[in-house]
Amino acid sequence: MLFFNNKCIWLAASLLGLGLATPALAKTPDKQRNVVFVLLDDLRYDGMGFLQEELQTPNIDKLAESGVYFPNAVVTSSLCSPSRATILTGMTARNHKIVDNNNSSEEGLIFFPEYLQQVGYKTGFFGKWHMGSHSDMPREGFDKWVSFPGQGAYFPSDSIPQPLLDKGIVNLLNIDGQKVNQTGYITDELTDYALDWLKNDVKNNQPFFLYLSHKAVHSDAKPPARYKDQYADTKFKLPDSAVVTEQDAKNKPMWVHNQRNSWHGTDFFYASDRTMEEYLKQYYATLSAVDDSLGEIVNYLKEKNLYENTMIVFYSDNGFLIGDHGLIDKRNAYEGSVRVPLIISAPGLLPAGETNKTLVRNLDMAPTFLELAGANQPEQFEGKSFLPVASGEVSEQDWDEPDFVYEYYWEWSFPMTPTTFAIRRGNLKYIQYHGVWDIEELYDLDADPEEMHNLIRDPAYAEHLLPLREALYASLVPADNSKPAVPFNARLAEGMNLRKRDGLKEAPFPDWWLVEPNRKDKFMGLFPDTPMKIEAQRNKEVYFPYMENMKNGSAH
Ligand SMILES: [Ca+2]
Repeated sequence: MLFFNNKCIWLAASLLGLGLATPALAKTPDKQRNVVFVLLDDLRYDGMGFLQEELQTPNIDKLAESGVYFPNAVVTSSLCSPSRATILTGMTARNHKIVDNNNSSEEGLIFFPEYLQQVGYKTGFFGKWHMGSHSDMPREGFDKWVSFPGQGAYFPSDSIPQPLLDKGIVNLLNIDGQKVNQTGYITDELTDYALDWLKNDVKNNQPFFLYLSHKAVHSDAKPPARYKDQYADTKFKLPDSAVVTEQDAKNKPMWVHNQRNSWHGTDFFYASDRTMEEYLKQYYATLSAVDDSLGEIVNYLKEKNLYENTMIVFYSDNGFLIGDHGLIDKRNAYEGSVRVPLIISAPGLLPAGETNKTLVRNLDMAPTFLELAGANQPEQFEGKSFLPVASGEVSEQDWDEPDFVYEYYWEWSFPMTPTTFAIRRGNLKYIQYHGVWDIEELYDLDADPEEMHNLIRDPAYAEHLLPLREALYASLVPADNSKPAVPFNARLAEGMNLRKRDGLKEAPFPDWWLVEPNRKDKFMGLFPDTPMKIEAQRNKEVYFPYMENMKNGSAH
């Protein structure tokens, strides 16, 4: 929330209790490579021009031409905070414990840039942090810090009510602990701060790690003025499963069917009457500013003769469903949610213009960066560096691909997606849900990449079910051998699901959930309950959290 008066203090001291990795051994390369890590928010796996002819992303396409494209890049949790925490800590959600977007503690976590500092890197963080506490204060591991609380804002005036705008109050950035006004369009402004840092603070031969963490293209995606009408006449294609057939509805869990008419479903898209086709025009126009940003950074690196010694990584914290199975956004274990775009260029180290089909997880990012930098892998890392298979040192066929284990923990703010556990081994993906009365799923992704045919009751696949359930449960045990984050025992069967054919049908949803689209109070379910909010609800008035601040006489 933009107006919370957040006085959280980053407890750096809590990190002291954990052992840091020993300094790097002889593996440090002659000249450590710089890294530009461009992290997007909610960019779909195929949201790049070289994969969709309607899209204009010249700089992203050029990056793919000069580097490696990974079509099987996935995230182990498809939600902002848990995935960002996995990227930063090299740990899964069950171990880093940032299990949802709701202000989990970062206590005891070590972010990988700290290890890079230990082997001589200069590190800078620019953009959206959005994990752990809502604090926007600088975190350990970064020499430079430009961030904002929570989701941030596309424009300085976004979500600021008129009475505050009249007083000159706009959204703020946190620069090395100091609050300053946001002055421009966020993607451009973050890029400017990042380039200023490269120009002014990164000296001569010191290797750097630039962590450019865009707000784009998260909902509600807002493009800058220069791209407002970029796709006005474009018709974006939705996945085939956006039209939910009788068959699809039958072999999918009930929660999927029910979610279709919800905030995260195609029938009631963010509680509005917009269509996904319309939304994608804004979404991809918002991506264009990121494409500009990438171009500017590459130009700068080339100008300064840094390009040849820099790895550039283009990535997203999670995927984005655009109607797949009638769903939008992310969170679930379907392909559109767990797959993310990934391109890596590193001249002289990685091949140019290649596609590498290795399955790589967000969990593998930190190990890869540390290997590149010549730093040792700390004990708590759970993934493995994919540098050997990316560079071709190990062939894709010979690469020992780990299981892809997926975890998503139900959060009250968006209650329509249940706690989800899944495992992908080879071509099979098995999904189970916790705490809801529903079916399991099994897909053969080679034969059925769109996940249209749930094989959970198919005798031909029955032999795979038990090993997958077992492997999934074994994988979910936390590193300290305690019970899973949600305490539960292994699933051994479908459970007692029988109902009388002609008996009572499922219950309807409550009347007060049934509303018209575009209501002014549509966010109220997300705002914490306060006496003022409860009073407003009783009076059928619209409430926003900033009204608390106005009442208390403070704006921020
Ligand atoms: Ca995200």
